[in-house]
Amino acid sequence: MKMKKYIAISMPEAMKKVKSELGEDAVIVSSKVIYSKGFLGMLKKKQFEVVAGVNQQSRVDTRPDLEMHAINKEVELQQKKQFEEQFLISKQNDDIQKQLDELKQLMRAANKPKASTMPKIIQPIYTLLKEQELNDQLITDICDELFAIIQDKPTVTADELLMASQEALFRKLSKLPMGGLNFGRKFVNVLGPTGVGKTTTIAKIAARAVLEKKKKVAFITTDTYRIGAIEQLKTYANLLHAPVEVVYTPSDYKRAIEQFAGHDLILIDTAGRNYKEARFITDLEKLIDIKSNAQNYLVLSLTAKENDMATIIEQFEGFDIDQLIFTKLDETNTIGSMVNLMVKYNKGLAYYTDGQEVPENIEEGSVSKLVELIYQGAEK
Ligand SMILES: Nc1nc2c(ncn2[C@@H]2O[C@H](COP(=O)(O)OP(=O)(O)O)[C@@H](O)[C@H]2O)c(=O)[nH]1
Ligand SMILES: [Mg+2]
Repeated sequence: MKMKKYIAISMPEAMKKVKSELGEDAVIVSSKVIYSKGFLGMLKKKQFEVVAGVNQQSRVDTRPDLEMHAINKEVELQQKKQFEEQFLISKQNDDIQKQLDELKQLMRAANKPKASTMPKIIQPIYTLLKEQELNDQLITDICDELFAIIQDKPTVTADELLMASQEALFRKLSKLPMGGLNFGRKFVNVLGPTGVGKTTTIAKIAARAVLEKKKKVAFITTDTYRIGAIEQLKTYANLLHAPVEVVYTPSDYKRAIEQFAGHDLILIDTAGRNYKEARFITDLEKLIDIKSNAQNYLVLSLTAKENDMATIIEQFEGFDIDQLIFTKLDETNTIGSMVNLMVKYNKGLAYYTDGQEVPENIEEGSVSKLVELIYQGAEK
């Protein structure tokens, strides 16, 4: 990684220097305020020192969190190796282990619903839900309802059962808060990991608020980590003739909010860092106001693994996440994970997005949409 130190009279000035020398993919390694020595220690001048770097080999590998990831992976591998070595020492335990494994498998099989043990009429519904990767708990609950219906009315048709299963899923989701902004709160914090589509989604939400609802919208970004991120938001903001404030410190944030006192809606774009490190979350909490008068959205990409998404939701537990936004629906065929996570964490869906076009590719969340998405293809 090529690294360089920059000193300037303001943070935006420093960022400008970084950008012009190192380009859009530069990352800020550290930043601090320094005071240059004046004559006889007087007239000290406040300056900003920024250390920035850029990876010369590849665009994607520039992020330190990726490097951290590689290091973590290496540590993980070593730990795994050690564990395996220890495990192999006790060879006499092999038999016991085998028996335990078999038992585990038997128990798993007993708990899981299975297509072959189901009445034929339910099997297509079961298969469809399974293909969408709905979790076993939800599938069991839905199929249990269908069993009960068959027992009550043996003449029930496949279509009636399909409808009953859609209703069962509908009921599972009906208590969760669905739908996008109602403009009840002025501040909207958009949180989430790197690259999920926060900035793009903010642009879509803003465009709708401006064009359809005639709202006066302003943007704040705390994503000062990647130089290109600020430009990206500014490009969208310019199209909407909306102002953007870049926030580096809590006092910047305060000032920005005062400046936007006359606006209806303030959309806050946040830095997408490696949220596995709790420090970034605490930093963010110090910088922006999460609790009062703010709507907090957590953005997740449907291209991620369900387990990883669950970890992220848990990391953000302290943030009072009001609703989730799922992106990149267009890049996947299975959306069960979205429903699984909403039910598990009791979070509603504000929006889902299904493409890169701004402002087109966004939909407000609703229970009937979700049911429709899960069951699409059922009539084929
Ligand atoms: N296919 C697809 N790409 C998306 C969607 N939303 C965002 N993206 C793309 O994902 C990439 C990262 O988006 P960005 O908004 O910069 O993510 P951020 O780092 O979370 O702010 C960009 O290339 C976007 O065009 C979506 O719904 N579908
Ligand atoms: Mg962004």
